[in-house]
Amino acid sequence: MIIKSADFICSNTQISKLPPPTKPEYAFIGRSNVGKSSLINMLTQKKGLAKTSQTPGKTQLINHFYVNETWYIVDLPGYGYARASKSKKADWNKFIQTYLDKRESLQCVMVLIDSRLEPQKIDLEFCSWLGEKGLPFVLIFTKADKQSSIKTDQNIAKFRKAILDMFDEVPQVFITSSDNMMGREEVLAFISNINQQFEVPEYNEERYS
Ligand SMILES: Nc1nc2c(ncn2[C@@H]2O[C@H](COP(=O)(O)OP(=O)(O)OP(=O)(O)O)[C@@H](O)[C@H]2O)c(=O)[nH]1
Ligand SMILES: [Mg+2]
Repeated sequence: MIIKSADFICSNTQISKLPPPTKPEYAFIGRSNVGKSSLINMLTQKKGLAKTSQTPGKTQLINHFYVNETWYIVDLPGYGYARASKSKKADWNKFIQTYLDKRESLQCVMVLIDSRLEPQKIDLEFCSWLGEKGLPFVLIFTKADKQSSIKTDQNIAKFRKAILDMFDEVPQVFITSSDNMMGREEVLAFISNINQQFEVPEYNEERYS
C-alpha cells in the first residue's frame, strides 16, 4: 500500500463523538511505552503524526487518523501505566473496553508487544479478553532493532506457547521496528487486504449524534 495521506482527525473520550463507523478501522493497543505512536508514524511515514514520548502514558485519548481517505488508524492509551491512579486506570479500561467491544467498523485489534520481553501477564490477559469477546486481533512485536533476531524469535516462541495454552490457534504475528521500518510492508498489506473486503456495517446513527 502506498500512503498518500495521513491526517489527524480527532481525540476523544466519548464514543458519541467518534467519526461515524463507515470506514474500516484498526486499533493499536499495548502496554504503555510499547511503541504504538512510533509504529503509527512509521506506517504512515509521517513523523509527529502520533505523539511519541519517553514518558509512559503519553496517549490518553482515542486518537483517530485518516489514511488515504479510506481507513482509520486508532491510537489508544497504553494499558498498565503504573503511575496512573487506580480510579483513572479503571476509567480508561472501561472506556477502551466499550470502544473495542462496540465499535461497528473495527476490523482488527493490533496488539503491540515489546519483542525484548518474556511474555507479560498483562498482555496475555488482554489477549484472553479479546478472545472471550470474539474480537479479531493480531500480534505486532515492536522494537525488534533493539536486540538480535534470535532473541526476538525466542520471545515470540514463548508468547506463542502461552497463547496456545489459552486458544487453539495463534493469531497472525508481525515483527516490526519503527527505527528501521521492519515489518512495514507486511502490516500495510494485511490492512489493505481487509480494506478491500470492507462493507459499511449497520449502525445506530443516534450513537454518533
Ligand atoms: N529503538 C526503538 N525505539 C522505539 C521503537 N518504537 C518506539 N521506540 C521508543 O520507545 C519510546 C515509546 O514510544 P511511543 O511510540 O511513544 O510509545 P507508546 O506505546 O505510544 O506510549 P504511550 O502513548 O505512552 O502508551 C520512545 O522513546 C520511542 O522512541 C522501535 O521500534 N525501536
Ligand atoms: Mg502513544
